[in-house]
Amino acid sequence: MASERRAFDSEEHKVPPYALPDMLITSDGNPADTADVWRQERRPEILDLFRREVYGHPPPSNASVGQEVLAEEEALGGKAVRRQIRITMTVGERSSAMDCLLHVPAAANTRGYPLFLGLNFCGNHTVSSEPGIPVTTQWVRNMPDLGIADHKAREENRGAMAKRWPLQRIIEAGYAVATIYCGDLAPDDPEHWRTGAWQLFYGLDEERAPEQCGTIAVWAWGLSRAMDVLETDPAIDRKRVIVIGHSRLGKTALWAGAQDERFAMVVSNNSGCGGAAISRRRIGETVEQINQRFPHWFCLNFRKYNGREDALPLDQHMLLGLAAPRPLYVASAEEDIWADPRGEFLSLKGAGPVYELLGRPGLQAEDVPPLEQPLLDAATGYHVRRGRHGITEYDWNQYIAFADRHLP
Ligand code: GTR
Repeated sequence: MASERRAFDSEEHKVPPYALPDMLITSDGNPADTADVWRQERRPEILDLFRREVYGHPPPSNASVGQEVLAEEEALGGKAVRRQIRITMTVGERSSAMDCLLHVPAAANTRGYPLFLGLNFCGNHTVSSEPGIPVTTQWVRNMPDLGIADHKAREENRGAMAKRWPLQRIIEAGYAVATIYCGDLAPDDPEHWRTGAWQLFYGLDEERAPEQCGTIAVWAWGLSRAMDVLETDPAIDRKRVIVIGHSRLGKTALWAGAQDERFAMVVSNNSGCGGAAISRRRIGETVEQINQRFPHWFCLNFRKYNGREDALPLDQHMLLGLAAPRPLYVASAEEDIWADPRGEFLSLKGAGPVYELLGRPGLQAEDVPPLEQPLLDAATGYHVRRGRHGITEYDWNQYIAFADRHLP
């Protein structure tokens, strides 16, 4: 696997002409022009297309899910209660576990708090600098910036990702926040990814069938298993659970939100290719590049479209349409050309007709709005922030403002 990004085209005038598949025409060529036809026919069809051609079929749903509270203590100077919950998925004799780090505002609330739920890249201990969150013992990606070179997380990495998770701000805004290390479900590596939840269902050395899941599907499945547990928690308002993710985990949040309508709102932060961005634009990261660099993320069928994006029976605006009519927020960063900010915006715009059909107007803006002028009014929110690929407090502030407005 090439570890370097290949040179890419960031010039808009080089986007080839393309036509997006019509989300509101069924595979038989009939219009899906009522909410009923959308729900009964076209939506399931599109879900199936993404399963077959992009992410793979999710693991079966026959795992039993258990939980054990490992620790419950005061956090963030008394503003939050922090709970660490081990969630165990069991199929027959096999089981696999993931540790959920949950912060809930400390003040009593009988209705339960709305919750942001998302996976993290390097372990729960990197999300907060407070002690008491164990360093993950799972395989982690090497990250030179964090001094991780041997796939082992360390005490020194505690809080290294805290900027991506402004817990204090989220809690003060009246939201609970839960995160799980994605590697608990599937290590992010082409050699090791099968050592997680995959093994519950399939053999470790089993070759994947063309439509079988890759890591994004396993991660998304894990988010739903976390939801199984969190929706029973009296501290959480199960009707207001927001699934969120950055980059590869933003692709995951979109896919989880598409399949599991218990998620009341969906947030994609800089998710790019295979996430929010239109594949047919072939600008920034392309289908071929992503399949080559990350052969474990998508199903094998997705490789059929390497360099052949026009042959795809779908495009990513249809993934966004699967969130409808729930509030959906897509965010880009100005310098994140690799994720194709304009492609993310156009994709969200392309999901508009489904929102309209279901009675919730989509984006009104014709073009990408000016920097840091978020569009928060419609059920589909969008902003492009200054700076690079990442998730910042600015981004979170918009997600909170959008949730305040659309999930009252
Ligand atoms: C990049 C990848 C993107 C995006 C990003 C990330 O290397 O090309 O698709 O997912 O990683 O997850 O940070």
